[in-house]
Amino acid sequence: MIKVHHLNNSRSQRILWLLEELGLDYEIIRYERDPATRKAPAALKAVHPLGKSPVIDDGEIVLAESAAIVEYLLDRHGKGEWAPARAAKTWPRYLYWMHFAEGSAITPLLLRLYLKPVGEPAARMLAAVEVEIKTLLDFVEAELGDKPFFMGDQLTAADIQMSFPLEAMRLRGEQALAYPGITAFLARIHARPAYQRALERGGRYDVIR
Ligand SMILES: N[C@@H](CCC(=O)N[C@@H](CS)C(=O)NCC(=O)O)C(=O)O
Repeated sequence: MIKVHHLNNSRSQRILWLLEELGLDYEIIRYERDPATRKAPAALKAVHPLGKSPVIDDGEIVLAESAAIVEYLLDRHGKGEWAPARAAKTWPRYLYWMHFAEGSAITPLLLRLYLKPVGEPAARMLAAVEVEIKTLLDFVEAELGDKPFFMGDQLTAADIQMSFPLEAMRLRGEQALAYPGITAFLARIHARPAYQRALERGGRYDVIR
């Protein structure tokens, strides 16, 4: 059975969601963040040298990195249903969003996370990061438009990859109103029974509260 090394409040929630959508059996091995530093416990380093989550162990291999895990699981269990065919004209767009999530969307969010506690000395850099985040959100909003999902009517793994950075943006109140496409996308995925089951199994996931 697939084991998921799952850190609370983290990207590995995405993997639980995919496993639920695929209807696979899996076991969760839980790790709790240090409440002060938010870092993963050292025990995760015994699973993978970087000590980050998600990591899966399916008996044959131990694999880290969300997008790699998603692709691996789809290759073995996806039945061709979670991505356009490689020969399809739409495949490059799918590929783009699969990589955009960790390659571009997360970067300014991490910068904000690290710069905020610095306070005044980092104020100018933080302002630049906020501009970057707005540019990114405007772009995603325009790309989503009124489509239900990133690839149109059908949920694909690109939506699963994009869920975490968009959740981590924590759009609330006026900001949520300014991005109706993203807000509706998040509401749509959060309403899915598989997403709900993954939440129940994964435990507390503050980014969507
Ligand atoms: N690009 C990697 C990022 C992995 C990552 O940074 N995971 C975070 C959880 S959201 C983590 O384990 N943080 C704890 C730590 O750095 O100690 C992926 O998508 O899997």
